[in-house]
Amino acid sequence: MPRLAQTVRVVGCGATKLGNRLGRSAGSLMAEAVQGALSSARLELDDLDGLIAVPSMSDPHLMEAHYLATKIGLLPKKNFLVRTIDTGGAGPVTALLEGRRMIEAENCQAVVIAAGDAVSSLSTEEFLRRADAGIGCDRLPSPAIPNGYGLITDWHAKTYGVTREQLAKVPCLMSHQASKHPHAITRRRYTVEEVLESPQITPQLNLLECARRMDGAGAIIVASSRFLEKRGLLNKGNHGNGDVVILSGGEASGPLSPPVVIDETMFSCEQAAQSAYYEAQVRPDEIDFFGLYDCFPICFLRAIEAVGICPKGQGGRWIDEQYERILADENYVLPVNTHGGLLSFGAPWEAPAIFAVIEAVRQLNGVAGAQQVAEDCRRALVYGNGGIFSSSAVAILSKPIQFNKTQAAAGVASSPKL
Ligand code: MLC
Repeated sequence: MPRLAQTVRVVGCGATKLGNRLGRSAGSLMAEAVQGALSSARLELDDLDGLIAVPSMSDPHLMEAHYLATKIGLLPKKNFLVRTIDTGGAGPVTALLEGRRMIEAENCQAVVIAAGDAVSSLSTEEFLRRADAGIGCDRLPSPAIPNGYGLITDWHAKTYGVTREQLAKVPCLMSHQASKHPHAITRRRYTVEEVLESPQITPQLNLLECARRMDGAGAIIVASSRFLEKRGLLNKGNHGNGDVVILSGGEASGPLSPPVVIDETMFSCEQAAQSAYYEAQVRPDEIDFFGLYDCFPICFLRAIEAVGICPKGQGGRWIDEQYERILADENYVLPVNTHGGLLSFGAPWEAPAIFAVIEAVRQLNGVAGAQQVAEDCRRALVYGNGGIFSSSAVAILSKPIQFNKTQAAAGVASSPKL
């Protein structure tokens, strides 16, 4: 494990309330989330020397990050780096890895990452006009994105035998998780019957199986350990519960959405996850929390197999088992998406993976209360997906790792649990 992995820390997280038709612009939501992240990190605006933003759909700007940085008073400023990242829903995880790179390679000391949107404030017609146009789609009926995922669902069912009921259990799992999270939009646990009876959106998907469009924003601050040490803040981030280390990351690309050919070659989460596992030198069974993209059940199914929660082709069976467990025990904590994911926490367009990162930080800091996945949550993996499987970004986060003198000299790290 490279020693460099210790140098970049997640030190602050902020989020607005999520809601329907909040009547605020995406920029104003992102600005509030940035302020929240700064106060959680005990830093000032002036401490930042980098900003990364993920573009919004409801209030788009050329160069979103420049717009946001100017709006909150960070630009114009000398020696300030600004980047807009567009890898669709993978954006917040790509941004996390880009923030790490800006610290390691561009000498930044503290970079804020912001993502947010106000898509529930758009009418259904306007939302679908923009969403359909966004994937330049003349081959799919509206709603184009759910229909695109629907075709992949068909392919997967034919190829691997996942059933309609197994897929419908995914929102049940996510609503079970969300019902216990203080900030999730979904407050009630769904049954599989309820999901199957909700309005049909495409031949393969019903309403409760679609990412729940929402207004809201999140922000994360990453900082160099040298800067934190200088400021007396090392290991004191995130409300005093300790920093979180970005251990590793991996990214991979699939075809432009919608894909012309649907087969195994179009998926990229496997490659992104493998790169992240390789860099961190950890195995899937050494991850205690997974924050996985679940815009539609098929995305969740692909993800659990890609990150190694269950073997390839066994995702449907794993979902059945988990469903049985939540039926048997209302307090069961599934170590995946303890916030409820896109399906049940809420999904402000390309921003929702930022909530998976924030949840990972909460778990690693041991402050998830009844939803804590393990008393000592050692590592967390987060995955973001862009477009219709067009982009994958995976990051592995951990608590800071202890070095003994010999290991430090050899550049090798160990955690007490390894
Ligand atoms: C919607 N509702 C839900 C829900 N989804 N309730 C529970 N769980 C869910 N998953 C509720 C809403 O809150 C609302 O309640 C009511 O159902 C109607 O929802 P709506 O969204 O206002 O309906 P409508 O405008 O008719 O649109 C339905 C839809 C749309 C399915 C066409 O929601 C949609 O397109 N969703 C998918 C969004 C999407 O494509 N995201 C990107 C995924 S791809 P109430 O009480 O207010 O009436 C991705 C990758 C990337 O993530 O790169 O972006």
